[in-house]
Amino acid sequence: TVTTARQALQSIKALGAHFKPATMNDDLSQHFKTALRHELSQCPGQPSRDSLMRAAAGACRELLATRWAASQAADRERAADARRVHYLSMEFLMGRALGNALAALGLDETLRAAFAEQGQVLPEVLEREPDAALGNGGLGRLAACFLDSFAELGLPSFGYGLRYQYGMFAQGIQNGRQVETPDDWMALGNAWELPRPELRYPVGFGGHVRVEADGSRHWQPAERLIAQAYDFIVPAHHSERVSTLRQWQASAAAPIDFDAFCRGDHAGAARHRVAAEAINWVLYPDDSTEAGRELRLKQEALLVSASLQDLIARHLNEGGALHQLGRRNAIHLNDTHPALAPAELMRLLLDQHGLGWDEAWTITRQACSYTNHTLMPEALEKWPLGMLERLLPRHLEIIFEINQRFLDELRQRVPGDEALLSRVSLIEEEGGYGSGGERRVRMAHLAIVASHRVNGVAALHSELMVQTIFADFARLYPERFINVTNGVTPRRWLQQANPQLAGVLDARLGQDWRQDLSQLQGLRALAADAGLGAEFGRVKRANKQRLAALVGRELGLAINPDSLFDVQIKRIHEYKRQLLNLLHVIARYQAIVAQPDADWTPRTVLIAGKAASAYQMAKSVIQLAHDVGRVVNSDPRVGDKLKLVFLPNYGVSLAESIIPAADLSEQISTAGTEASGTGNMKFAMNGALTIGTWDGANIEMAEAFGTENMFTFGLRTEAVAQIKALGYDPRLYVEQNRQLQQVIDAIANGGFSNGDTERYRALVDKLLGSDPYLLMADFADYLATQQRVDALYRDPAAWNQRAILNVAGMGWFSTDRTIAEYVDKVWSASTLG
Ligand code: T68
Repeated sequence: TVTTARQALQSIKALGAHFKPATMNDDLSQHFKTALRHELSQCPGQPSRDSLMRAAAGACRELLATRWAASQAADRERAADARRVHYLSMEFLMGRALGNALAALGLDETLRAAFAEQGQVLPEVLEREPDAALGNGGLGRLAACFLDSFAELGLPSFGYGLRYQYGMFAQGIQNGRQVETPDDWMALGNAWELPRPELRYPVGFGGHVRVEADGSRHWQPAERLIAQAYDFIVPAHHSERVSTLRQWQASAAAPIDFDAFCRGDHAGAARHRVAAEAINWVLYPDDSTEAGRELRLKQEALLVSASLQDLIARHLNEGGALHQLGRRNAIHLNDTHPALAPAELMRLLLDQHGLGWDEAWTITRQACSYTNHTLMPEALEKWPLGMLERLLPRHLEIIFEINQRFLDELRQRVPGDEALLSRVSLIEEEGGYGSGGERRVRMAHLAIVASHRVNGVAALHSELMVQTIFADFARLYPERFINVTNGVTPRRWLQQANPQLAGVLDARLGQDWRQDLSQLQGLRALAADAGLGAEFGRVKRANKQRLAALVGRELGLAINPDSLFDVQIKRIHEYKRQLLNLLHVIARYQAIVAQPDADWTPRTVLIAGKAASAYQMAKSVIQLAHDVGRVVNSDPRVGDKLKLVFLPNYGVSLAESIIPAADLSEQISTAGTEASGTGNMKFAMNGALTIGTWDGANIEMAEAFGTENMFTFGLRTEAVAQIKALGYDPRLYVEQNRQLQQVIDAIANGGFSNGDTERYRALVDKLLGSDPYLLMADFADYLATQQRVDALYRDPAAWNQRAILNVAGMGWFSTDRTIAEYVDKVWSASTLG
């Protein structure tokens, strides 16, 4: 009998009702005192904030370890009928953990008092914790929000990732340009991780495949590593459940070459070790070089192999039979980065556990599911055959076999359609079949063929996914493709980031919105309540004041908390159109200079985000932001009417400070390009209004709280496609719009680069030449819409009313809802019985 994850979730939620909130003040104080004694034995005297932070984290970790054991025991007992979810992701963008742990354990006040005894205040101690920035952007942060909801919902689960020594690079700014430095986040240790020395699995690379007399095949890797587990525990806020992020660390199977060492060749003796540990060195911010790509492939293989061996070992330990593996275990692929998983699972089942192909394949497809996060063809992973052959020869054989069986089945179903076969094949040949071009494995095709469900991350994205990049597959297997719209965790993004707004919600709605965010809809009836509007205004003003102080501290720049805070924070990418934002700033600047005495609505434009280190156009946008900021911010004719601020080193913690202080959220990607967005949700939840295109989850947000409560503008997806099909000419838009002409001229003529006409030549040429993201076409509507924003901002009561309606409509965008949908539609489902 197969009990679904959905039923399991329901019974677990019922069980959750019996969990008591934490009553462990004494335990915590005890652990904290012991940990602090250890800290002080190193540096006697008054403890530093760092010591207090580490002692507190260590104390929480001890409490969480107890909860972990209980959660695991409960899951083990239910193993036969509660399917476990294994969420494989190369990225988990966790941010800080201490504030969240204290809130979850209900122990903030205990520690506040303990710190006070040492003459320190809680927020300043919390700020000493470095962000765990083990992700690039939305995809990694989504995975972190999912772990929070896994714990909150009590879902039997493991998140699986890599233990990166260096996370997302730290962004510095020198002379207005981005400079990258390593993010040495574990320099002072990591108080949160629990090493699991007993959980070690072999992982191989290279070598060859040996064919036995009986025809069975065995891989003889040339390089052998050991993957060891380190656990990071994520607490629920309303039960004693926890979820686990298990991160893998590679080391050499044979630590040093002792002969070489004795010869005095120390570098040679350590070569294996260095090569093995290099796999964990850095999170990839891009993969522009060949050597870089090879290391990335090794990272992906390490994640997949160690995680699946761990899963199988657990399943067998719990008494599960191999044939039940797919029914009892879900394996989720967060994008294609872990898409070697089906090949590795097949290898383990065939070569190590002796199953036949058909049985192994049934198990694989029962277990696997895949989320796509982008439609951009250039972002779809494809691994060269040569590289796979060299590093993972057995996996490549298996991929060939999967492909052959898949194509054979298609030949039966759709005879004579060779073009279809070459489009859907797992193997791509550059320049078309038979052309002799480089052959590569299309990882997305492997993920689709091996999965029982494939989902996009917002309604529009899921629709476009089946109409464009996966159209052939969607025709072949329509039941496989679904949508699961993203969400965010309200614990971090509302309760923790915005305690004052949380207080207002508590007073009006009670406290249950933390667990059931749909309760926010209770605000709808109160939207016209002038008292509530004023409370929203006061909270926003206080948050803006704090952000203004931060900007003053970090950049030495004074910004006015009474100006409209207009915010765009996200990775810098052409499709996200930070450049369109800058064009608006320049246009506004020119208009202010032309008419300084007009009735301007003061505005502070804040931008933050990192550019991939090899992405020149994105780096140029960062430089332009600094150049424009320098000119605008120092022009005495402008004063408070306009400021442009670029906040360096954007990350989770900075987002927690910025988002609650935003009046206006910029979500201005070209329609059809942003898969979902999740920052958009965080802003709206915190009472910012959105200026946005009809793209990604903006659409569902507008529908949830009323299109009239969002400032939408710009061409929609169909119009974008139409214009492109007709032959888009950006110059026509520039010629017809004097304001746009002046903006472009100012950039091109060196107006922001001290007369240097070279600096932005490539950028301007692209805008006037191809403008693939249609900035020129959307410019006029964007500016007109910004004027509507100004007008509404001048009426605080009307503005606050809309802010309330925004928050009221955001109840659906919790990852608790997202995860419930995954459980229902993906992890409980198996078309294979
Ligand atoms: C984002 N993708 C989407 N990718 O852009 C965003 N890519 O619309 C969506 O809301 C979010 O995923 C969550 O679904 C990413 O963040 C990456 O970070 C990435 C990293 C490595 C390789 C490719």
